[in-house]
Amino acid sequence: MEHEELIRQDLGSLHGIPLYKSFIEGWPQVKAFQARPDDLLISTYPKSGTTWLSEIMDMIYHDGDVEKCRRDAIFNRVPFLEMKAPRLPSGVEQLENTPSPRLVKTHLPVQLLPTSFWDKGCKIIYMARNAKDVVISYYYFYQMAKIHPDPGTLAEFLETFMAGKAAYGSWYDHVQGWWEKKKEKEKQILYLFYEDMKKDPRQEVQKILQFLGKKVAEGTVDRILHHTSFQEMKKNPAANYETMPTALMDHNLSPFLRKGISGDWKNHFTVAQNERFDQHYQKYMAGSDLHFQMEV
Ligand code: A3P
Ligand code: EST
Repeated sequence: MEHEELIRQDLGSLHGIPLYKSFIEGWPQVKAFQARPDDLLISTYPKSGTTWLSEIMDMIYHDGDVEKCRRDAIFNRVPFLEMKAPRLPSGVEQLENTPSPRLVKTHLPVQLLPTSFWDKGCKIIYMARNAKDVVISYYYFYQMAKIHPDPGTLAEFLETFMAGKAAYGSWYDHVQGWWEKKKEKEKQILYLFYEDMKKDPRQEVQKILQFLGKKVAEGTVDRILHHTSFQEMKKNPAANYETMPTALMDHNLSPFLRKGISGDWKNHFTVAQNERFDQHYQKYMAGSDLHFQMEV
């Protein structure tokens, strides 16, 4: 098989964070990455709306020009910083060949972000999504994106997730780590929520524009909202990951743009699983002023 070395491999560990072994091999280049002052970083825990936010940002950067945003697949328009796989250009290589101003995607926990982003004072947009929807979305993603180990049953995957053993480690540490960093770097980090974006995308896009110090016509905002709706993105080959080789991503098992709603966890958790998850959640989020909406 062509991509054998990437299929259903155990995760390795990068400074205590579970991660794909091929990404760990590329770590020295990521650590030494040279950010540019006008880079904009899109940071998320996996399955929190990264692709959605990426498409919105590319549309903003191209003044709502839909055709320009079809120029390439989203994973090439917004390179994935720590991505490394055999025979493919790495995220760092892609970024070196991208003209400024660049959009950069990462799932790294805050303590592992290459220091150059802080040194250069880059703007960062973090998007967080509630843990219950993330774990369900991640469960389907583990199935369809073949680089992941077999997730087992949902009951088993819930344990993996709660123990911080899924790729990129603990969701609890990730969302709180970036939340605490935002308090330090107020003007530089915009912290958004998937649930707010679902509820009132216009308001969230306005927040982004203000953060960027950018003014656009109201009609442009309308075009951005239309083009980045779930229905439009789902049928857009430049946004829906359909162009990835099936050996790496099998959309027949589950599409990358799966449901795009808040509260889907209610269709999956049993009452007992929900109680156990809540108990664990309260323990790990105790004392934090970070709060999530579990449905909208
Ligand atoms: P579901 O699996 O719950 O449907 P990421 O891009 O970080 O991997 O996140 C993927 C999740 O975001 C998926 O969630 C996907 O459907 C959802 N998503 C992608 N585009 C979206 C959009 N335009 N509106 C709402 N949800 C979107
Ligand atoms: C895609 C989106 C995302 O948010 C995370 C990941 C992690 C693993 C990636 C996959 C992806 C896209 C496809 C790959 C895969 C590693 C090898 C494969 O080529 C880049």
